[in-house]
Amino acid sequence: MKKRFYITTPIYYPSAKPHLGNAYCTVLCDIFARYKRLRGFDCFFLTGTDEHGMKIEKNAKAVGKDPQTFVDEIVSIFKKLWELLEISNDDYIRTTEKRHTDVVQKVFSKLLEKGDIYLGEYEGWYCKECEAFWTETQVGKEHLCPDCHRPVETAKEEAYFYKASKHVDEILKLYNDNPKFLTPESRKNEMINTFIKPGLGDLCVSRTSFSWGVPVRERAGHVVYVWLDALTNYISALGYGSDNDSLFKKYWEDEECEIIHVLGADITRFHAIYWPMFLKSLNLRMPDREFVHGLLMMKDEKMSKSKGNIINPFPLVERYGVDSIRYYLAREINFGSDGSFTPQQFVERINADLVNSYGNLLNRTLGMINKYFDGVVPLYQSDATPFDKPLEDFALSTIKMYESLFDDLKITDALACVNELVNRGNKYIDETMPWVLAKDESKKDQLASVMNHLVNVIYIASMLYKPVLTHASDEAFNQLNVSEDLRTYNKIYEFGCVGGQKINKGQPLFPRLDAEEEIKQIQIMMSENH
Ligand code: ME8
Repeated sequence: MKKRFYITTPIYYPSAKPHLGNAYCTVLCDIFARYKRLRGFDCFFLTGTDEHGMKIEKNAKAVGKDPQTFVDEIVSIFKKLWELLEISNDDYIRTTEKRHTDVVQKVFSKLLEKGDIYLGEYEGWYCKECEAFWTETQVGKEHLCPDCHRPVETAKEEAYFYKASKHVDEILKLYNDNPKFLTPESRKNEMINTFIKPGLGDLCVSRTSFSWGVPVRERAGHVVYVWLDALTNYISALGYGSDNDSLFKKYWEDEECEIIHVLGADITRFHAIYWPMFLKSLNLRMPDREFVHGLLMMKDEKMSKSKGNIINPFPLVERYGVDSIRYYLAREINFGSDGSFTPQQFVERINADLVNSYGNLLNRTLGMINKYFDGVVPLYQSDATPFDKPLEDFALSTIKMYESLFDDLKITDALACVNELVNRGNKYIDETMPWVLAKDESKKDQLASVMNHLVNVIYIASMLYKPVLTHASDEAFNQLNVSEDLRTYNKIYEFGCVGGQKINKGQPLFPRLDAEEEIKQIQIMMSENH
C-alpha cells in the first residue's frame, strides 16, 4: 500500500450552475479522501473548474457579460455548493488563474519543441456543443455527434496537432501492464474498440475560431484547445513547472503517492488516451488509477446542463441535510455504474438505512441503557451470551471487508457492508431479547454484555460511516459519549473498547421522512428547474 494519495475530480465547466451530477463525482471523491485521512494517510484532494472554450464564450455573450465575469459568478456558486456539501478539497484550481495558464503555455512549448505537436490544417466533422472533432466513422451516415447526438458540421481551420498516432502502442502497453489503470474493465475495451482500433487520428490542440482560451505564444491568433488546457490542471495545481513545485514533487513525482483520477464516462477517452500521451511526451509519470464512475440519469437521459434536465442540489441539501444527500449518492448509485435519481428511491433509501436501521439501532440501544443501567454503558465481557462471539467476529470481518473494498474504490459496496453490520446489530437484539433478560436478575450479566456489544457495534459502524456522514457519526459518538481517545480509527479493531461511560441520549439521528409528502416536495424541486 502506498503511503500518500492524490485524488482529483474532473474540472467542471462553469457554463451553467452545478447540478446533482457534478455534485455526485465531487462527493464520492470527498468520501474517498476522508476515508484515507481517517485511516491516517496523507491525501491531497483537488477539484476545480474548466473555464475556457467556445461554449463559455457563447454563454457569456448570450447574457451580455464578458467571459471572466460570467465564470467568476458561476464559480462562486460551485464553491458555495462544495461548502454546503462539506467537501474537504485541499485546493481549487481555475483554468483562468495565472498559475495554470503559465503551465499550459510551457507544456505547449515543450510538446512543440519535442516535435510532438505540428502545425497543420484541420478539416473534419465538428460538434459545436461538445467542442470536439470527430472522424467519419464516428459520426456515421447520419452525421451525428457520438456523444450528444446533435448534428455535426464540417469545419476547417489552421490548427496545431498532437501526434497521437505515434503513441498508441504505449497506451496499449500501459493498459496491459497495469490492469487497474482504467476501471471498470469495460471502459478499457471501449477505449480499444471504439477509439484505438478504428485508427486514432492526431488530436487538434489549438483553435483560431474563438479567443477565450490560453494564447499559444508561438503563433498569434491561436488559443490552446480546451482539452490540453483542461487536463493540465492535474499538474498545474501542484506547481509543476513553477518555482514552487514542492507539492508536485510530493504528490506526483514521488512513487509513494498513488494518483487517482475520478471521472465521468463521457470524458474517458481524453483521460485514458490523450492524458497519458501528454504525460509521456513530458516525461512524467502516469497516474495509477483512472476510475470511471457512471452517470446520474433522469428518465434514462443523462442529467446535463445542456439538456436542462437537472436537479438543483441546493434545495435538496437544505431540506434533507448534507448527510442524507452524501449518503444517498454514495449508497444508492453503484460507483462505476449509471444510476437514476428518483424521489421515491431517495426517500426509501434514507428511511430504510439511516432512519430504520442505523438511527433506530442507536435510539433503541440508548433507551435500553437508560432503562436498565441508569444510562451507564456496561463494561465489555466475553461470551456472556452465545450470540456475542459471532457478533464480534462479524464486526471485525466487516472492518476488513470495508477496507479492502474502499481501497479499491468500491465505495458503494463498502457502505453496504456497514449497513449489514447495523442490520446484524438489530438482529442481535431480536436474538438476545434484552426485555426478557431484564426480567430475570440472574441474567443481569448477560443483559450488560448485550448492551456493551450493541454500543460497540454502533461505535464501529459510526466510525466506518464517518467519511460519508460528516454529522451523524459524530452525533452518535456524542450520544454514546465516546471519549476523545477512542475517536480514532485504529481503536475500532479492539472490540469492546467502549464502555463504562454515561450516555447522553439525544434526538434521533435522522427524522423519518413521510414518503408521500417528501416525494411531492422533491417533485416540486425538480419541476422548478425546467
Ligand atoms: O466534461 N451524472 O466538464 P463537465 C454524473 N470540463 N456525473 C456527471 C453528470 C451526470 N449526469 N454530469 C456531469 C467536462 N457529471 C470537462 C472536464 S477534466 C480535465 C475536464 C460529472 O462540467 C462527471 O464526473 O461537463 C463528468 O465527467 C464531469 O461532471 C464533467 O462535467
